[in-house]
Amino acid sequence: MAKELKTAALGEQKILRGTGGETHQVAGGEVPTLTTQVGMPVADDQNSLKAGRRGPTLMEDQHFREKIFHFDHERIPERVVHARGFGAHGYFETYDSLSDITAADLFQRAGEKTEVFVRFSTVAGNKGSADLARDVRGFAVKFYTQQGNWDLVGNNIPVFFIQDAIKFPDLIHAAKQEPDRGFPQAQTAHDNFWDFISLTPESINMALWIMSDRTIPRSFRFMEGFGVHTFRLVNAKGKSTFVKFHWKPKQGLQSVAWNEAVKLNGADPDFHRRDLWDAIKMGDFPEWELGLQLFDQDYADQFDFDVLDATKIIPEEEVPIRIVGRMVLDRCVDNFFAETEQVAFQTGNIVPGIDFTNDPLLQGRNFSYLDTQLKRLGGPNFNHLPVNAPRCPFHHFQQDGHMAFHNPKGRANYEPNSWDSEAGGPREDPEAGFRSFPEEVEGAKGRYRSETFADHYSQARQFYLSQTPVEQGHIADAFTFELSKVETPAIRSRVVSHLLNVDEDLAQKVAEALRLKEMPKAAKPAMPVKSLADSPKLSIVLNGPESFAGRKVGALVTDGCDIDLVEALKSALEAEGALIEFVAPRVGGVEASDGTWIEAKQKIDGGPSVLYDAVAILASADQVVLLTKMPPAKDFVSDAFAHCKFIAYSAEAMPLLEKAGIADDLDDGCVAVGQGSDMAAFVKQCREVRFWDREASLKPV
Ligand code: HDE
Repeated sequence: MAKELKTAALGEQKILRGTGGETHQVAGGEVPTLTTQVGMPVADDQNSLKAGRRGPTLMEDQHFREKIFHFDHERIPERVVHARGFGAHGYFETYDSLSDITAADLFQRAGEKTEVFVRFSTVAGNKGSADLARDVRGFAVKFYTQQGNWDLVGNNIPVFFIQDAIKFPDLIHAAKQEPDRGFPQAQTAHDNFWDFISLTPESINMALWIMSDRTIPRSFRFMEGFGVHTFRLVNAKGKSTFVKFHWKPKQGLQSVAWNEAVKLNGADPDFHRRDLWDAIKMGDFPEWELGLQLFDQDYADQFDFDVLDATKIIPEEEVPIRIVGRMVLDRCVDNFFAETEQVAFQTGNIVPGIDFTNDPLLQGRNFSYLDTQLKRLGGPNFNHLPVNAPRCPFHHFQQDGHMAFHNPKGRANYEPNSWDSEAGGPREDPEAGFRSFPEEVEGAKGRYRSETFADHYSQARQFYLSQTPVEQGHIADAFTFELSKVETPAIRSRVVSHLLNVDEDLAQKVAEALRLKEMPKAAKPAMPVKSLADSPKLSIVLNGPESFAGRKVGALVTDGCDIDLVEALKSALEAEGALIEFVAPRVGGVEASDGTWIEAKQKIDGGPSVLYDAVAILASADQVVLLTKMPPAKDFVSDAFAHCKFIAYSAEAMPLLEKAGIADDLDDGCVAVGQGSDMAAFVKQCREVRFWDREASLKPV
């Protein structure tokens, strides 16, 4: 006979107040009584209602049916792009009044704070994909202003693949899993993607950007954001100024190495979301400054490219960025689904003082975002959800529909009406209400692509030539890697045929690394490629952090490790605002030389060095032999070296460095630490983030 199952949980609870059941006493204190959705107190949440002890479950078990029914419907469609994302709350603070250039309420008063919600994302991967995919990152900000929500739905790259929204479904189909096989996941390293890119020359500038380290950021905290399109700011007198929006991370720019990204995806697929969550939870609030590139019609007319073409930037060196405020993220979500998943961004959400331009990509987006929310959130009332609802008063006659939280009050649900002010509802305001900038528009209907959009290579070349040699090497490696996953040789060659128009040296490097049998002819450009001035602002390495704050050192420790070194490292990092995490053979921790117990955060195979910005190897003489026998300990050291990280090591740790094969190659990025050595100097060196000089000696695969 089957054993009867006991329900321990129920037995231990003591009901405090009545069956209407407000609270229960459990081990951790008082908790509310469990109820159904409609508030009926539940007596037994462990067993379904049965006819007889071993009999069938009864249909009348309303609690069971409601629970399973709701569970069955927990998922909503994931976003067709940007499915994997992570959100946080914060505020935007205006530095100075911008009333001379925009009537937008949030920019009127210096020091004013506006609530924001931000969602960072990858583009191509599904909701469960890994964080370190080589991919563009979404950078979407919802400002809850006093005159309505303004959504600045940007990316961490200032240009885009295509010029006209009509090509977006093709681009995304080509980038995502191939439709017959359903893979690869969250990767552009496959035939369809590069087939599309190589047949779409307008995408070449973006191709250079995505093959740079911008697509493998160290975390969301260390990347820039861009509104991409040219928008308009309009002041109270109706004067319009063009604007491009930029977010500059106060933390500085930082990316990881590709080999590191590959390993991070295994070691911690949530690396980016965990980083943001941890930083905010510990009070190290990330900040970005909002910058504006402002220009007028005359500048737009004389600019080398069309400001309506989203595949082009305006270099910062040409139109400087005016910093106008800062955004601070200081609160994690309470519920991932309610906030991060249900937030609905729309490029169409603008406020008086901000307006669109005729960028054909932006115009298309204005349809797509509204449309997609209907599908994803299941009805037209998604703006009633708390994360989407405006924080300012709102009044309109829209009513009913699925899940309407609030409907208009009063007798009138139409306008015009002749009811008095209370029953008659809201009225339009010709003064304060939104008015489109009265741009003159005329022309014959047609499916056009303006000839001012035709230069596809000059800025790609400028981007490449503005990188440091290290970054140029990474771009060549990235093209080589991605194209090595492309199975069709003709597609590989076609990509190289475009690179020849960008930079011959780059094309040569990639062709050789792919071992192309012959160099293809350069693709025929629609117009001659221009030589543009370098723009150092396009480099990550040249715009790195000024301090090591917010970064993390992984210290590999064993029993008997030198407590003085541990303490010195800890305090040097603390003084810098950086963190230390201990990695040990067992997660319980280690006993240092003086008997102090050091709690470990990671067991050695759970804490590979890819999780850290720099490492310290502080094993004791007794225990280091043990480490030399552990492959993950060896990898900890050799990976840190291969990823050009700064390495501090004690003399006792040398056998592990030998085992890792780096003892004969120690360079200035490897710092011997011992009695009297200056840990602050090591931490200062870490501000460089990587010891790039080492890379030249590491042969790329
Ligand atoms: Fe998007 N994009 N996009 N996009 N996009 C979406 O809207 C679309 C483009 C961006 O965290 C979708 O709510 C079209 C550029 C971000 O919730 C969808 C075109 C830029 C997010 C959509 C573009 C972006 C999205 C899918 C070409 C940078 C995530 C789910 C005309 C400036 C927002 C959703 C979030 C999301 C359409 C191009 C940024 C389908 C048609 C350019 C950050 O509406």
